Amino acid sequence: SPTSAIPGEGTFSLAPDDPITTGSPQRTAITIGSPELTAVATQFLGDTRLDSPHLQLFSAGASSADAASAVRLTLSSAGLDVVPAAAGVRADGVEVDERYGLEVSPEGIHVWGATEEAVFRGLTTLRQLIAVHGTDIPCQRIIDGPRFAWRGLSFDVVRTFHPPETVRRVIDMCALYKLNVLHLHLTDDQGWRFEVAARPELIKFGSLGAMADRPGGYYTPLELAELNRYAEERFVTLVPEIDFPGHTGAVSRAYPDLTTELPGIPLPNGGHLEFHSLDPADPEVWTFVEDVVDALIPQFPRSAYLHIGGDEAWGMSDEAHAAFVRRAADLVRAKGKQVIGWQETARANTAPSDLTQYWLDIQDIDAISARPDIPEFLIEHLAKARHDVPKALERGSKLLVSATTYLYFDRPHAATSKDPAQEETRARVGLRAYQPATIQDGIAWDPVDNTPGVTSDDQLAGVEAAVWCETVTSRDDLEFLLLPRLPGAAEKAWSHTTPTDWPTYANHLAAQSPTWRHRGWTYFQCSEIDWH
Ligand code: TNX
Repeated sequence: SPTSAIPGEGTFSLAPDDPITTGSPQRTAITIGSPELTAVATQFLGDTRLDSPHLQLFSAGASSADAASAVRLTLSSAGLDVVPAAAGVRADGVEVDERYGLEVSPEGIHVWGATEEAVFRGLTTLRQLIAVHGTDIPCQRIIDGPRFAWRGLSFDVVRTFHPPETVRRVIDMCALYKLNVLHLHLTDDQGWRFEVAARPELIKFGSLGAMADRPGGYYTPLELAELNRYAEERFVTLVPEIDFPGHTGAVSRAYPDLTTELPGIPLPNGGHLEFHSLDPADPEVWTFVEDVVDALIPQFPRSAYLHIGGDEAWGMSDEAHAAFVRRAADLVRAKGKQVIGWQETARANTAPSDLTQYWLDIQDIDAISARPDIPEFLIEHLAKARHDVPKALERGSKLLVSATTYLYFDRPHAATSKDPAQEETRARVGLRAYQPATIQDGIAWDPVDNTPGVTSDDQLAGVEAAVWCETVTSRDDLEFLLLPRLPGAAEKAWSHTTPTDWPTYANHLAAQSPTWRHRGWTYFQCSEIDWH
């Protein structure tokens, strides 16, 4: 939902032969008010062609007798300050105004904003209007801007390795719903996914596997450079995560002497939980951490943040965990990057400017702790987790909200589908540790009201969904978890309109499916929504 949309009279029709040339005496598809807007205009034309059959219409070189311009883009902030400035922080560390205006009148369409990015967001709304209405766009005036500056998705590329092509598809999904961060979880027990020239064994051994018998893989520096550029063109920042001191099984396969290994425990599902950690008292560990951080930073040039993980350091003493996190955070800050860590890092009492990613919400802590099959160490971990958010807030650290109840997309789908093949996928994909949830559950909450101890938007860095891939065996499985949930998370991160009205939201969501089909994106066709 935009911040405000005032309906007008009539429609404006995009013509099949609107050319994309500028400055011609004929009617043109797009007029660009400033040369800086050329890139976003071109991006828009490419995207609309991929989104829907309607905009095969904008073919270069065609001509029209009309002298007007279909879409006009200008750099201007006129009338936009009625939208409050976004709360939170931006992952690229730059202050960018994303507020935009979009006016559809019988004479044409005008999109404006103070920055290139703002105009891009406005054009994204136009993409959605075209996807829903085709070429006849109802006249209206939209004034809009985001509630939070950090609107993200955390993506586990370890448990299942997703090739660059899949990452690009996920970036496209993020961009279509105005998410501006894709956080890549690059290291874990099952694999290591980026190159560290000084530590070749990380690729030679660490990158090989994934969860179960799935193939491993990693991103070369060139692939990461291309992914960063692809994301940047769509105003998405890639934020890298190295997960330590726990979740370091891949490090132990590459450099067995570096990690401390505990016996771990068998899991009820036949698997085995590994306990590896990096000991902060070992000087070799710090040479390693520095090598890894030095290699990673230049591979993610647009991110002002480096995520240091810090979650579930099972088998480690609280003191050792805190000592590790403090020193790793100091090291990352000394290298010129800001720090973000999972909520457990709040126990290390690091700097107030470090962000705390809140994931274990009370509802899930209670639900998981009450299960009969939960091992003692996990119950203890969950009990400690109750205090993380108050600690972070007390210190003045902003929270990035990723509450498992609302934002973990690896939660099984609770709604059903009429398609037996989708029902088969639904039975298999999603972690059984979580109570299944419907699409409606995913939007029936508020980032401030549902975060204990938080009373204002300013205490949050933003909102980030997460997709973990333990149960994901293919790109289809991944997309089955992302769609249709992703737009709901985006709605919570962007929209000032809260609470979300379910019937209105469900209608808007239903209208997205033709675009998904046209794009070739798999989605869960739940009966909860009356899909178009
Ligand atoms: C907990 S979220 C983890 C991940 C799992 C996820 C499954 C977090 C910081 N750690 O290692 O994949 O649960 O939902």
